Amino acid sequence: MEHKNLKPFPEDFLWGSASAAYQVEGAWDKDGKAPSVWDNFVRIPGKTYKGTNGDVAVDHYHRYQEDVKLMAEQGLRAYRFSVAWSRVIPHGNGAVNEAGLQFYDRLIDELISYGIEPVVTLYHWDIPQGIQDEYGGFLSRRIIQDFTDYAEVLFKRFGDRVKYWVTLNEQNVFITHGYQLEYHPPGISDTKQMYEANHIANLANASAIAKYRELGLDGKIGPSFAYGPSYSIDANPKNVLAALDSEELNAYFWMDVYTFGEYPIAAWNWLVENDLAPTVLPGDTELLKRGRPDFMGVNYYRTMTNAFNPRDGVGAGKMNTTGKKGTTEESGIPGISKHVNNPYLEKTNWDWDIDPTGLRIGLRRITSRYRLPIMITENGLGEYDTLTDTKEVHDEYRIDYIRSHLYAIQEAITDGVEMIGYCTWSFTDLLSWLNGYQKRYGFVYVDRDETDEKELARYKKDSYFWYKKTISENGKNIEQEIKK
Ligand code: BGP
Repeated sequence: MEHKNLKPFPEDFLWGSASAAYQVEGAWDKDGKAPSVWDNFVRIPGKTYKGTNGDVAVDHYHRYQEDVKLMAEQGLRAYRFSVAWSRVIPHGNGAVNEAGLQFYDRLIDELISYGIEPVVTLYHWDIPQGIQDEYGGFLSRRIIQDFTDYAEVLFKRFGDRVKYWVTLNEQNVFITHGYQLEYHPPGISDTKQMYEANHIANLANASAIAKYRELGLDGKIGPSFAYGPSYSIDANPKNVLAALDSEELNAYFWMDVYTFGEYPIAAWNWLVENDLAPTVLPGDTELLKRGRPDFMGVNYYRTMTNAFNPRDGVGAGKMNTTGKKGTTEESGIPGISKHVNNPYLEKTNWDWDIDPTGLRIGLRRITSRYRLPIMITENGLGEYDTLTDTKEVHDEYRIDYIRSHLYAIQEAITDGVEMIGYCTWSFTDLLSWLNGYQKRYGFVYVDRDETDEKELARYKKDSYFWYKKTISENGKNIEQEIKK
């Protein structure tokens, strides 16, 4: 629908930005931290772009004061970051590392001293290697208690200052990439095990939320879901059905469980029919239902366009991790759908469709189905940037991307979607898990590359100043700039 007038952004809208521990902190073995699965996975030849790792990353562990000062100068109202589990409980269970907790104490206090709201992610993919080795991580139900205990340590320590918590970051990504596609640790390719691990992750998520409720803390909690809304390539009913199947198996399959504690019907029956359904024990559904979140965290980058894919059709295909446009291979789920090119959308150099309207569509679908407030926990553009001789970065492409997505959010707000805030990915440049350092997302350029850490100097990009203006005007400039 086209509105006559757009509603303004709410006065208390959280204008934020985000990061994750492994991608920014560095200090991978400092002050009592033990290795996570990522610390080891990146050392397997061929797993990451040019063998990049997060040993140093952008050294946020040592430079957090400088980074927070840059956030404050920009006027940022929220900063989403994750806690490295193996910094706080090195083995994953058992002894707590006080030095690890103190780092996050300092970071949280620094943010609050500038009036920046901390948004804390409990888990952004870096499970301690200790419990991965001890019992297979998410393949064992033991992780439910260990994750809950770890969450409880954080809730009790930081719950007086932290009012927004994110439980699992992109469960759909770390489960599919870790247990089926082999892109992430533990590098397994077994669809049956993937659904088992996913069900256990669902229980861990719900259990952490139930613990938060039990403690009676004053704040909000929810997961971050990587939502790529499904489109049909055309009006051929076969393709429309494929898009519906894709939406159910790739999106509702997670969000329904978070919200209702139940799997969507057709997707579940398909798993049963194909002998892929996970083991559900007595009490599981009851626990899942206790995990209803306060908000849906949404990481939005793109939509997915679908066509019918027969049972003997295409399966997993290679991703573009090099930044050479057009190198993504066709992929799909046989019997469900396959991803096809959407001729209406521009693409990034990593072949991700750029689709602000898709964000509005996704927000509307979530609102209709779940009636939950939404926080955008990630959105942004990964691109090559050039640092000029005068240490500037003219990233108008990033400004265009963020502006158009914010406009879509404002339209969604006018539609009636309840929005808590918007965190860009990312504040500084950082390590992209599989794509090295050349795929940049930040408002702040960090001068390093795949082979040379250099001085890790920070430089403000043009987008930094544009977002600063946007925050100071509470987004009033967005509509004016779009309509200019
Ligand atoms: C999300 C992750 C982030 C971040 C982002 C960009 O899936 O939650 O950690 O990496 O995607 O992805 P990439 O680095 O692959 O471009």
